[in-house]
Amino acid sequence: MKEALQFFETHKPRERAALVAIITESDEPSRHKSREHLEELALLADTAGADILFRVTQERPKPDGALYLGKGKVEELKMRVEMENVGLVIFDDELSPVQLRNLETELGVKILDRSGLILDIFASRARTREAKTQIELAQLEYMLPRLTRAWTHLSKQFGGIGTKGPGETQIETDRRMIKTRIAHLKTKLGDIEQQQTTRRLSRSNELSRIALVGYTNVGKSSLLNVLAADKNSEVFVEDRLFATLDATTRSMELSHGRKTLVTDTVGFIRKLPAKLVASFRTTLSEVVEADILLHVIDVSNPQFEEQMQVVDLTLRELKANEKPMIMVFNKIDLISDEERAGLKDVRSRYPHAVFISAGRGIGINRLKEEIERVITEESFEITVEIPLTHYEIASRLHDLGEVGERTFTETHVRLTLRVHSRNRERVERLLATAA
Ligand SMILES: Nc1nc2c(ncn2[C@@H]2O[C@H](COP(=O)(O)OP(=O)(O)OP(=O)(O)O)[C@@H](O)[C@H]2O)c(=O)[nH]1
Ligand SMILES: [Mg+2]
Repeated sequence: MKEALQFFETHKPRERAALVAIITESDEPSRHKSREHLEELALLADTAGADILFRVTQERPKPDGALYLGKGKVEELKMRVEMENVGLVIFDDELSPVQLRNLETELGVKILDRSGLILDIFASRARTREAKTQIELAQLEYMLPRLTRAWTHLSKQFGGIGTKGPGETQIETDRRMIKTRIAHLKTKLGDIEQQQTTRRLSRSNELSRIALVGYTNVGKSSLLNVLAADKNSEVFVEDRLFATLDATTRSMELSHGRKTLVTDTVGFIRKLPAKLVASFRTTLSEVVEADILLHVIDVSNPQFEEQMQVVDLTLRELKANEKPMIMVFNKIDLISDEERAGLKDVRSRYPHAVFISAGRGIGINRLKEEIERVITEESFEITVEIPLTHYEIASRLHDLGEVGERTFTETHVRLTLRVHSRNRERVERLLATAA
């Protein structure tokens, strides 16, 4: 088990690698799509520290249960692996434990599937205690079934009938260890989550909390840097996948001295391992608890429509798909006039969409206006009169919304208050105590 973990943890001189994918449909659009998916896998592999020497694809309706590819194709792959001295083969799908073991035996080199590769990248990029805990949990849960079957296989070979082979004893020890560790990590994450909930509660008077969501590398962090500029600490921006793994929250100024909180967080990708989404719940809770989502899209990417669908799907998994959402089409500086004209369709589907360039600072004011419009929709303004004998209510209202004007009479204080809809009931209950 140590060895397996080490592959994830240590980074390592660049690895000589090959990519493998199957193409399920033979028409040209599907083939084109497959090529672009493979391009993305190459980008992921590059981020993880691998040099791609060649790519292998095979057309077949579905993966082979035992070897993922057909027998002949695996032999061809083996030859090229030896010829080009490749030490790692990466598959564009999640391999079953059986496929993984068989391929390892057949090819005699390290095998990584798409999930393993993404986990590997996350592991090497995690910096905070929270991110490290989450990724370790995802890795162990991913490894557990794979470890079991591989070892069971060994124990069948080496263990006598009715007795436990050395392999089986080993696997039981390892499994117990992993399970204990998983339980420990879950408790630790529970504690971290608790602390965060407390922190969030203490700022419930915020008018609206906004979260940036989107596919990886679309410019979410760049947008946070322009929306909530802070000269002392720029958020990390890089032309690589998964530059951001932690949630960063900043205060953003709107008009009339109003403020709101904006959170930047981890990006999504197609076929994101389910275990990873589940264990990143703490980081992604910023998305789940936000009042408004800014869905950032990279219009310069030919795959942007598919990426939008992936984001929608992931949001649905997180049960955050019903929130008010502003569509933000980024990187418009990179597209030609002709391509821009082609966006008509998108404009008619999303009439409130905003087109920007976070990199060049284009369209930012327009975006801020749209944010204010949605915030206003999500909140309401009331004027209340509170007897001075109940003045403590006035100070508690400060915790639930934004107090504007305040005038005193001899017996009363009159307040105008803007409250987010989520706090409506609490305000009503509080006011009832003064009636
Ligand atoms: N040309 C251009 N490049 C941009 C724009 N916005 C961001 N970029 C570039 O796109 C790359 C990714 O930007 P990030 O802000 O790191 O993207 P992200 O969505 O936070 O990415 P992850 O955190 O990796 O998911 C960087 O190289 C940015 O400089 C833009 O409006 N125009
Ligand atoms: Mg980022």
